[in-house]
Amino acid sequence: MQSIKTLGQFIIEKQADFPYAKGELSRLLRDIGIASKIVNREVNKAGLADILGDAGSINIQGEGQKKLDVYANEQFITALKSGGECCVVVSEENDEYIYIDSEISKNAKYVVAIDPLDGSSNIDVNVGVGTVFSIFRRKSKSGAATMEDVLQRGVEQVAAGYVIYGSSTMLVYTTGKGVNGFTLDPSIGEFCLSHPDMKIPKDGVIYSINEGYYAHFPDGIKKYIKFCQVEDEKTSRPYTSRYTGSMVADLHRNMIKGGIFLYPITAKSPKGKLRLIYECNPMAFIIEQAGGKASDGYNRILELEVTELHQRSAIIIGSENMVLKAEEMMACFS
Ligand code: AHM
Ligand code: MG
Repeated sequence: MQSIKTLGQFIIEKQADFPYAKGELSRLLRDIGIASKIVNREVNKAGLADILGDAGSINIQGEGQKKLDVYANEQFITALKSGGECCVVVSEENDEYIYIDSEISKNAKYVVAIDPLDGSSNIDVNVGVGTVFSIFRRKSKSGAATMEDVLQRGVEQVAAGYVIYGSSTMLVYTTGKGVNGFTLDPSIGEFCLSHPDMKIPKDGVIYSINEGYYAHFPDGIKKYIKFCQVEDEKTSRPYTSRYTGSMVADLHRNMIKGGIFLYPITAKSPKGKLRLIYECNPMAFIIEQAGGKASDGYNRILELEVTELHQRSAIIIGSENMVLKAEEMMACFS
């Protein structure tokens, strides 16, 4: 019989990598894993239940919230509140950060930033969606969490991960010692280690960008897109274009096959669309840990200053050599 390793077993084993760890981060990761299984259950039956469509509320960025966004947000926040390891949560779906003020969380030292259901415009059409999370240690010593606790740069993350609810459901995470992927086995209800020590190829042939906005892209991005499309046998060009509108799905594919994902500034989103703390930073941490690169075109994503909760950034992320090439072309116009 083939032996399997569950996410829970793996997390406990890996605690030995951190000799002074008391198991709090392990418990926090486990809580996120459990909440994602509950969200997965609802995402899977979205077509059946009366849970599709708008919830009728608008989040801080003026986007309509889907019912499943709201549901996923509630599940993760409930899990983090009852787990006792997290003192404050930043969520894409909440205007302000959520300070957890309870007896069991009074000594909690972790901060979680989360996009509970990314790519939710894809829910109604049965295309993969995801959850993205980022974990920090709090800066303040005690009492109510402060802005200083939540506005930390990406380099300060202690863990990050994503869940992809796709043709199968996977949880991929890093604690800064490589990246591991777990596939949900629905028959036993467990995430099982399926992709140990994930590495993104240094080069790839896939580029992922919403080319509909081409006219508004910076010149460096336009030049890079043209580069991707030019015929050149030696470098396997033209590259293949793949874009689902779900960052987690696009990045997950590119991580496995090799590729680049770009969401630059546009006329509609002059600072970029994706949010730094719960979209760009966790993905940048994971991709770097897998041997890739993440940049805003000029600077490393993980080193960007964070000044606002829902701050946006341009992002170019994926296979190292592809990101370097895109940066080279951005530099031509700076
Ligand atoms: P969301 O958090 O509101 O779902 O938006 C994030 C999503 C990403 O998953 C995806 O890469 C991007 O928005 C797609 O945007 P666009 O439709 O402008 O290409
Ligand atoms: Mg999102």
